[in-house]
Amino acid sequence: MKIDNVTTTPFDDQRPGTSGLRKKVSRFTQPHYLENFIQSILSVVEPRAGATLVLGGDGRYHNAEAIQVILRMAAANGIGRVLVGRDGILSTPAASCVIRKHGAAGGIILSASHNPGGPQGDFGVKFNTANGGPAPETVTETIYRHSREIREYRIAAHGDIPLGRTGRHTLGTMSVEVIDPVADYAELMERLFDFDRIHALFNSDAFRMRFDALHAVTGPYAHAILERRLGAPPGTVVHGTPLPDFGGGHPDPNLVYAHELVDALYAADAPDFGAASDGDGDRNMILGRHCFVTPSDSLAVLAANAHLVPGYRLGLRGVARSMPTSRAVDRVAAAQGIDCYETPTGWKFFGSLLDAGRVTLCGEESFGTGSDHVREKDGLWAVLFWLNLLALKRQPVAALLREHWRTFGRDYYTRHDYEGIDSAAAHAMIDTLREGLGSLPGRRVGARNTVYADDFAYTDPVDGSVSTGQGIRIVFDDDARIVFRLSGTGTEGATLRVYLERFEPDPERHDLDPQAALADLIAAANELAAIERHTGRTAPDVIT
Ligand code: G16
Repeated sequence: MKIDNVTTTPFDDQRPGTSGLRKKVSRFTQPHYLENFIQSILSVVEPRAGATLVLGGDGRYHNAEAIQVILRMAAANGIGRVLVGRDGILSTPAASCVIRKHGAAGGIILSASHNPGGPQGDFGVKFNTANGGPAPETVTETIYRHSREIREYRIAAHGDIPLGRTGRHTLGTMSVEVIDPVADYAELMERLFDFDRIHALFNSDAFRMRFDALHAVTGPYAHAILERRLGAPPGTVVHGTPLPDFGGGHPDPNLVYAHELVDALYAADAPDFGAASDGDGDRNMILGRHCFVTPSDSLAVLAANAHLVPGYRLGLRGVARSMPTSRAVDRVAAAQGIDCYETPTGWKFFGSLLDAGRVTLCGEESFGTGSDHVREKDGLWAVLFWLNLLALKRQPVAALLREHWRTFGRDYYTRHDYEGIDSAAAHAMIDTLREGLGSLPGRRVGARNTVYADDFAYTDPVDGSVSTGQGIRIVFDDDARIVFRLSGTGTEGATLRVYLERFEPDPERHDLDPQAALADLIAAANELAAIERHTGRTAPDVIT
């Protein structure tokens, strides 16, 4: 095998964000850009000679070409075997599952998650370590430092490997195994959930579901598991063929971007259960008939009922949520007498807690839920968990949710996103807030007094690593809370996220529209941060 050592110069923008390196396709397709970053990963991680690497992506534009480049670079860097999904497809949770099951040294996942695809859209590269989870910050920072100094990368001179059929190929001394992207994952799901009961639910006339794969990676998984294994009628899964541009849509399962599904679930003849997943299959949105379950509530409901599901029947060791996620799951943890951890935004922060056996379930307000079965959040897993509960309880989603609130109280919650705002203005706004933190306690805002304000910092209880500057928290005397943070996943300008929540214990007041229930807090957020003055925006772009 001929190996080329290609001379290159560093790019200055290869620092991974909340979840891998995400850039516009036009940036990623610049000569040497992808190669520099892949070489930085392989040089930093230095898998032992002959090690196994997992490779796949969400099928977005440039996926196929990038996979061939990475295969050639893996061969040139001494990787022994690559497990690659058929057609270059692997959802993020399936990649995590395959890494763990086959003892791989790690995996490279090509995805910009929920960001739009296509030639004008985004592309991304994530590196996961041997535990199946996103590389921790210590690793991503070293990769970034390497990318600033790179002078050369190694690539084998070789033609494309055919990826359309499962089977084995060789690329020099490296073996390339093209695997069924669904098989290992489906087998894991079957061990965790009561497939017989879910099958019976789908066979009863009383239950109809709609799963919207948004033309992204979960299509093949949902067709195989929901329709073929669990007997959901064909047509249950819509938009189930992954397309390079996601059909021109925005593969983000929220109330705005998955509006077709939302409209269907709020129609007069709505199905009983609706769900969607994102570009790479790790996010989920759960809907009932005329009802939306916030991701924070979803995590709390799963935690409260986990003992009913085969894979979790022994109960939970503990739970974790990202800081901006509502405190609904904290109430469940307190009732069960288990630990609840509050981590910064980013699934990578759950990894050490999961590896140490401190938590079983974790979740984020950003439509992410998961457990110790893999080391990524897992969209279809959450949908199957809900289906298992619905199959047992034979209750509408709205009734189940109402019962949960009656037991634990309701945490009214909303997130307001201001997208594509001027980066300097966004940072100036956050800096002003940060500088004013000391003067906030005791200040009256609307009808509330501020009791506590900080810039969230986290010390990992397992490895002691410290992460600072993770979001401005402001807590009021009735325990209502506002959090301000800048997104770490955008590729254009800055995205301001404002997270708002308040607790309502009274079941008589659990029926309000969240925007109305939180109206005074929304006004307080605008007053405290002067959002309009800093950003020029009078309203958020996305409300979830
Ligand atoms: C990623 C991370 C999540 C995070 C989300 C939003 O999700 O894996 O942990 O909550 O981004 O991050 P931000 O608020 O910084 O935009 P995904 O689905 O994009 O990989």
